[in-house]
Amino acid sequence: TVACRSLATSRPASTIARSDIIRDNPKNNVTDTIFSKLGTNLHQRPEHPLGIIKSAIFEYFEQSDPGKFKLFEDLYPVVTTAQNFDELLIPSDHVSRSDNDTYYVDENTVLRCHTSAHQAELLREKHENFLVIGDVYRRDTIDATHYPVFHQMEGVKIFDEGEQDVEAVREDLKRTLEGLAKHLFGDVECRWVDAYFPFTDPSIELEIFFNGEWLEVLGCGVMQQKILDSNFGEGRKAWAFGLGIERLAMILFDIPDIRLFWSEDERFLKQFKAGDLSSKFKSFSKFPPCNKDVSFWISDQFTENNLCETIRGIAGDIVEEVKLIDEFTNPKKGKTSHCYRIVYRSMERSLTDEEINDVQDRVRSVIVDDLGVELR
Ligand code: FA5
Ligand code: MG
Repeated sequence: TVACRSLATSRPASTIARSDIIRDNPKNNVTDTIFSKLGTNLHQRPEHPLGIIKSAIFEYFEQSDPGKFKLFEDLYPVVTTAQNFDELLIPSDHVSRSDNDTYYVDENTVLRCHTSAHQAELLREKHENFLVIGDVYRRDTIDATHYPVFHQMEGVKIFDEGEQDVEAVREDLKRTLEGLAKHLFGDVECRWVDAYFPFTDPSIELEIFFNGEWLEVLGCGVMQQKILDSNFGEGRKAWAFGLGIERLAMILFDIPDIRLFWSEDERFLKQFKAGDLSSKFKSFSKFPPCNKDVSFWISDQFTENNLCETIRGIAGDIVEEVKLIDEFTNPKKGKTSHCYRIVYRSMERSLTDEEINDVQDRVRSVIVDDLGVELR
């Protein structure tokens, strides 16, 4: 246990009340769908694929360096904008701060959009090497590898006073994460790509080849000196990384769609055993997808994230993907038209035409009312 736990993280996530999160505040954009996920803590279920991956990652760090890394797995997911952004040197005009990308409770409070939100406070508490796992929240588009609630693991390692070489720190970071990939997957095709994060420099991302595509699984880099100096103390170097836990679990267990992690269906859950990294997910059966297109003239304030959130609010997890398939501007009218294809499919059962038509009708009317678009 840790001394001087900050106020924001001092309470168990299971005590979150709806009125703590969904408030009558102009900035508030948390939906009931999102509220219903808070406190679920899938990563704390030992038999759940996310819990299995968590233990395997922790085991890797324990084996490489016994006792070195401290694990935090129940830090409160509601944080201040200072924690989520300012303390990480995220500029005031950065897109991730917009309420199109982040869930706001009020002007100064958000659902953390990454586990990096805890870096600065843990450094102030003088932890030198730590791992943080938790649920994170982002407004995003809808497809098989993106979900508005997912899990990340943050890792931070501070080097001893003598070690000042940035290149050596970066090499240690790469070696550590390549070793983790090997621990989890055995041989797997990986590549490093240059990246940008305001809180690390240099910054890189790791991608793994999965289902015919390169899938981004983590971001990392050498911690910005200013973050370390002002929260921990001067004269040290550190690296930090943030892993996408679902992405790793999808690769490891061959899970084709990120919605499955939220399934309570025994046919899904029964396929995994605590401590067993060798399970390969078998679909219960193939349920056919059903495509529905919708075309409309967009309004000025239209965004794809808002569209996706609205559709998710109506369709729940039977929506598999929302993709823009056509776009054009009528120069005379000065209006832009979008056509989106909504793919409906349940991972657990076949959907009836009536059910899909009913959902699609509601989507069509709610986007007019809530997003101000004009159907074509
Ligand atoms: C970050 O969140 C940084 N905080 C990571 C980091 C930590 C960089 C420390 C440097 C130092 P990014 O937004 O790329 O970076 O997300 C990290 C990982 O989360 C991604 O690589 C991906 O695996 C996963 N991820 C991102 N968005 C989603 C999503 N909507 N659904 C599922 N996984 C996601
Ligand atoms: Mg990224």
